Amino acid sequence: MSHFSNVPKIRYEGPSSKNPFSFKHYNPDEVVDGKTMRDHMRFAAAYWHVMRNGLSDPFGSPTAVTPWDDQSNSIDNALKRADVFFEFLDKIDIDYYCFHDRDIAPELNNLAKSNEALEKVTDHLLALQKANNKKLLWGTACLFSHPRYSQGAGTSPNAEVFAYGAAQVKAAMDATLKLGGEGYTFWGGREGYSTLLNTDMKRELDNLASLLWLAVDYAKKIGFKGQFYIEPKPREPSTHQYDSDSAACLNFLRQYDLLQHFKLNIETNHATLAGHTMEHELTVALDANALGSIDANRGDELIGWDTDQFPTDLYLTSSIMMKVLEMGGFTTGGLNFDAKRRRESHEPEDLFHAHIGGMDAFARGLKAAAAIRKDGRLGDFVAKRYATWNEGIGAKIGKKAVTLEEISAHVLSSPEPVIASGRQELLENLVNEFI
Ligand code: XUL
Ligand code: CO
Repeated sequence: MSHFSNVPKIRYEGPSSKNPFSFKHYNPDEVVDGKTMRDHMRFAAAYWHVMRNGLSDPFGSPTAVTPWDDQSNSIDNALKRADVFFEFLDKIDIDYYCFHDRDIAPELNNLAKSNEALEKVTDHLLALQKANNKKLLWGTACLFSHPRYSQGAGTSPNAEVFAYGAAQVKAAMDATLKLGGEGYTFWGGREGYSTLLNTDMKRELDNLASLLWLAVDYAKKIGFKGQFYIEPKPREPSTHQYDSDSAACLNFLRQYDLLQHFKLNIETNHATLAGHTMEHELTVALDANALGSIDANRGDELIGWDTDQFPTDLYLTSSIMMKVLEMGGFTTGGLNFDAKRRRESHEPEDLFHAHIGGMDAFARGLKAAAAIRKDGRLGDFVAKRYATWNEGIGAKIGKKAVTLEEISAHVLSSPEPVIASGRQELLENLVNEFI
């Protein structure tokens, strides 16, 4: 039985197609820069948005039309949702998905029962993955929705809450391993503080690191070879989250000797909430060899919270794909649409329009990025801008083969430096040639 009977399988029809249920730019098998688009993008759908987001907001109740969902907390309902989700993945032609434990299976206020439910649902998901040739990009544990985590999980002031969270991580890792997940993510929704008046920050950070170390050790024990990720976000829900941006995450991972075990999963709307561009966050991660995966979405210039909109801005997708190509492509990571429809877009078919738009926007971004790199002018400009570091005093400084006295003697015998224009406007014009 089809749950999206008015939606056909989405196929590439090219830029002149007027069919809203088609890709105009994402052509999965087309080779760009030596690899198919499918392999470049490794698109994933977020179970929490596609299946569990009723589109409520702080001022109003859910609007999403979900005839398949009886709104109960039952395992049967969870199993039915999984069927609908895989029909969606099949029709939209997305190969991967991501989930939180509590998206796929109910929280039953009793760990044994919740674990049992998770086991049943993951049995079903495994069968659906095999039947539909779909894969799990990453799994995670929801350590932020239940009231027990209102003051944090890994950073809770209460050790029993930490332990509950850790036990949930164990079960979520088991589930991720069982489903062949290529990664496991930590997003610390409540791992921060509301006020420092009641907070022992040092202890909370030590404890958060312990949670990550427990996971790393457990992965070895069970043979989970996937990549661990931390997903930075500065605030919302908490006033301050410890994993506020790429730099803060890297510092934390280095401090606790975890950097060898973790990469970052960078989300666009989190970058902008942190007061950075996505490009900045990706660059910081990339330069530390820690760029792992991407939660693809965007915020709204006029709204200061995590609107999780679908990415449609070609300038944004081009700059993201520039960084992905610079990295040499994803290995375990991918482009996970951590994005939701607007509350007004409540019909099931809107799920398709939303993802089609994101996939087409990234296809154009990929083509633009590949073309900019092939053209070479941008890369050449940057290389030339730093050329003085390749010889003479620059090369010596770079090699740390020079003293302050020698530098001083060099300057005393040299003319005033002549610096070249940064040519920002020219470069912006150059980029626009390709977008
Ligand atoms: C919340 C968010 C999460 C993580 C997974 O803003 O991005 O959904 O991606 O926990
Ligand atoms: Co996210």
